[in-house]
Amino acid sequence: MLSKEIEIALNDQLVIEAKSSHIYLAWASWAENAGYPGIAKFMYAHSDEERQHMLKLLHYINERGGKAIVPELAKPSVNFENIKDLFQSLLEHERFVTSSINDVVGLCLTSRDYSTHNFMQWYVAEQLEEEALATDLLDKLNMIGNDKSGMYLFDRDIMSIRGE
Ligand code: OFO
Repeated sequence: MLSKEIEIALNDQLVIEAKSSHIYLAWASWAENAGYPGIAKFMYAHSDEERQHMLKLLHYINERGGKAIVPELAKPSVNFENIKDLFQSLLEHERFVTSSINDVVGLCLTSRDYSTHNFMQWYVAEQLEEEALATDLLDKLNMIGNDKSGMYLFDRDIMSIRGE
């Protein structure tokens, strides 16, 4: 049975995963309208993944005797100057998620909830991968600069990173 404190922390994390899915969906749509089908596909797939992360928490909370709460979501802000700006926002958002996951992990340890600590390790590993990928993509964009053919290739190559 989850303690009330852990149940609240997991529900808070559930909100963050749901928001992430919602944000990336808005960003995907932005990229689609801006004429970047590859980046749009990447973001749509990322949005789907975040929804899975949210569901994983939802099931865990309910299975451990807590009550998962499905949150209301605000309209995400979509205000990008360019593609680099979009990926900078992605990296910053993922860093924010990592720090929130680390807080949950820390709380699991102080509360001696080792099962939830174990469950959260999947998220720790996932964040490591996501931050590394966002950093890598941003490095590529820095290299490309304002080169239009470089951007064309970036959009083409990113198609194969996520999704089918
Ligand atoms: Fe939920 O994986 Fe990143 O944010």
